[in-house]
Amino acid sequence: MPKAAVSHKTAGDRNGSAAKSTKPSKAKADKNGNEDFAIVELAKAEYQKRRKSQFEAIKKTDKKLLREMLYQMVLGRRFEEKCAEVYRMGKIGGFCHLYIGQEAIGVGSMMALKPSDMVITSYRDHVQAMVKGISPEAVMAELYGKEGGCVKGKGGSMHMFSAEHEFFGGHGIVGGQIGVGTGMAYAAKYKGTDQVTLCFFGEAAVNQGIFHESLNMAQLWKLPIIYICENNQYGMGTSQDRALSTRNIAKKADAFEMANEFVDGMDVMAVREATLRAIKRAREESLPTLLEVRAYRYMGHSMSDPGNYRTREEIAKYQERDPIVLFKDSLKEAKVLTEKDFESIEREAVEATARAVRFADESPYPAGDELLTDVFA
Ligand SMILES: Cc1ncc(C[n+]2csc(CCOP(=O)(O)OP(=O)(O)O)c2C)c(N)n1
Ligand SMILES: [Mg+2]
Repeated sequence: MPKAAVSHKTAGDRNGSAAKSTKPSKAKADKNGNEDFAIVELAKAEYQKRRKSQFEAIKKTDKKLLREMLYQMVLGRRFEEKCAEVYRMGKIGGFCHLYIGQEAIGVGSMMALKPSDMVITSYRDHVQAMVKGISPEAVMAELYGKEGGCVKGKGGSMHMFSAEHEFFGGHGIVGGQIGVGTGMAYAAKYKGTDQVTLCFFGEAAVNQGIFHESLNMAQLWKLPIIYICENNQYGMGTSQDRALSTRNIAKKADAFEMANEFVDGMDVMAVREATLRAIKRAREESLPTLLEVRAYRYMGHSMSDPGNYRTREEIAKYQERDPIVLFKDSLKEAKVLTEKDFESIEREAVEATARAVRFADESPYPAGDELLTDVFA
């Protein structure tokens, strides 16, 4: 996030001067009483509020599930740190978008689903694929372009997929998955299954026409879908302040009379609770929801991003309220897990990652005669 928020008047500045633009004198609520989260202090205050509610949510959640949630977050982090390492060694080719900093969103929302529920997302898909049950081995081998990958090495980083796990990609066209996800929810309703669809996309996708067209249809046709806008505050090198006329993405759903909520994406329990409310609405009333979940991307947009559009200080500020550290501290405070438990979670995640790398290293490349099978162009 830039040092200063951009006021409505300066949001159209195309000269990259967002960080220097006029600072509103103090944080204000708008006419509808919605807080403007553009200002870091307000986001921090929201975080403190969430910090307390996280503790309350922990107390009413099954301990085994809490442990598994922390494990999945730690696994996601360690796995992707390893991805960056082996990418630099040349073992992974092509694009590679990491999820580091956003783990609470995927874990908090997806672990509230039933296994039969469906998920679709963008190219930033490694962690979501693992949380949905695709093995770390199959995800790493896919990243390597190897035969043991979840789509036999033909999808790579951006196209994780497994029909068996109800995980429908991994999409490279910004916003493309919003239309496909809406169709998946329509199919579930048409067929009378009780499946809920979770459709993830970034905040930059909200400016695409397909977002508005899909939300209109979902509300009109009462589809069992949850749209999760993962607001990591940047679309490639463009701050949301330079691309969005409003900071209040959740409220865009009001235009379609759709239920919506803003959620602190650094708080895994807040994400879980909001998703549970949306799941109930989808499953019991067949109604859609838009959740705007605000987090921060620690790494570059992809592995080839030099990152010269933001400062180190800005990144450090968000790392101070890291979602994994926050959850760990809360679990300790609630006496759900001990320091020893945390150590074994770390160890398990490191070992699972090492197994995945070994598997990917040893897996062969697809055979030449596989070149045109399962490929559509
Ligand atoms: C239709 C389309 N336009 C442009 C691009 C190039 N592009 C790839 S990622 C990206 C930014 C998307 O940002 P956001 O939706 O916020 O997701 P994030 O990468 O932050 O997760 C852009 C513009 C694309 N892939 N598809
Ligand atoms: Mg983004």
